[in-house]
Amino acid sequence: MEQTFRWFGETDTVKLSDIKQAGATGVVTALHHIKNGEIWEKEEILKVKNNIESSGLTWSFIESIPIHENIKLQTGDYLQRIANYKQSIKNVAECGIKNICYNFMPVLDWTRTHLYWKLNDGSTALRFDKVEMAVFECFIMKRQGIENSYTSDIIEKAKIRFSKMSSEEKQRLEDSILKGLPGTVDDLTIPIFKEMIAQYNGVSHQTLKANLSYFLNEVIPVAEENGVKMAIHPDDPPFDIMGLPRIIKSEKDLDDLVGFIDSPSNGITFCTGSLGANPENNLPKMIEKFGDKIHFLHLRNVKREADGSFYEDNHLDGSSDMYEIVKAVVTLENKRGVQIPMRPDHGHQMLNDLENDKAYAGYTAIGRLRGLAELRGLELGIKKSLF
Ligand code: DNO
Repeated sequence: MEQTFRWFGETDTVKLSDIKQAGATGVVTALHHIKNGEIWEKEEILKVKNNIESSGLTWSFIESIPIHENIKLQTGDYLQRIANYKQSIKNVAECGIKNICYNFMPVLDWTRTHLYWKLNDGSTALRFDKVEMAVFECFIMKRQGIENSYTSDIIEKAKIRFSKMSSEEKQRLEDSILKGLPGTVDDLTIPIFKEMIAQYNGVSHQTLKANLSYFLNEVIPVAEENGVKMAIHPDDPPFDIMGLPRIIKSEKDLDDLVGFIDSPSNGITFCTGSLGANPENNLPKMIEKFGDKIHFLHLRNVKREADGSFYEDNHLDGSSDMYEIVKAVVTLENKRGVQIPMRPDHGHQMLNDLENDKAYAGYTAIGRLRGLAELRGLELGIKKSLF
């Protein structure tokens, strides 16, 4: 695997020099200052690329060039936004960057209810708690129709949980969902958020998939012509939230995705954390199956709970068997004769990370360094025993 680390640019408290010391060779980043839907100009791309390269690292993957909501909804100026996207693909290719991650999640990108959930060893982890999500939907944003989204048991538990929450806890929950996560849309307020969700009234899974297919049939030929690989990130969590359709959650969804347009440029970011939160996904089997469609790896491990909640465990613990996953990857790479870019996805806030309150949740230096070191050791052991 090509070892990479995500970097959020100059404002990131984790520096390129830290990434170098972590032993990664590649950087995963985006032009975070460019507004969603605008063209990525070459001048801006080259500034970031030169900065990365002057630190002795390579810009391995763009994560992400985000997709404008109008494209997902096929409304307003979506044709112009698609044209902009094509231009951005051409521009990054001309600057020598050939890998783009993106997602097609409506309104929200990845979502958690806790950003600093205390673990027994004193470190903190990201957590998605089903009951707290129901608290947010039922009692904080007061969404209509939640009885179609949650069982009466969860709604009952949410009622009790809400009645016991302090106002700080309610604020923490709201902020975790609307403001907390790096690499996502801008910070949101409840009224804006409600308006954005309302745009999806009547948009079914089928419609959203058709819109994704349309988008891919437009941009993938441009990517292919320019030698660029596009890699969709699965939905996180891998189920509907807020009544919004989520369409990349399972093996079947990925089958559909690769079927939308047959091209080496139409591929997948295989995120073992997102896909691993769905107990029906057999990850090693899916790695074997999707083979050369897998352009990018996000390795992390979630611990699933019975009601659909989960938290992010150590990279080698959790509900997915990381040994079998890395073995499947190593076998695939050997067959393809390539090294797939991999980043240790998320990490616990631990040791000195705990002092750094400006670091992005999930993206602190030491927690991810631990993940990378464990994965690197696992890969080495597997390789030595196989070949
Ligand atoms: C979470 C990330 C996501 C991901 C985007 C890709 O850690 O993996 O923010 O970057 O969904 O478009």
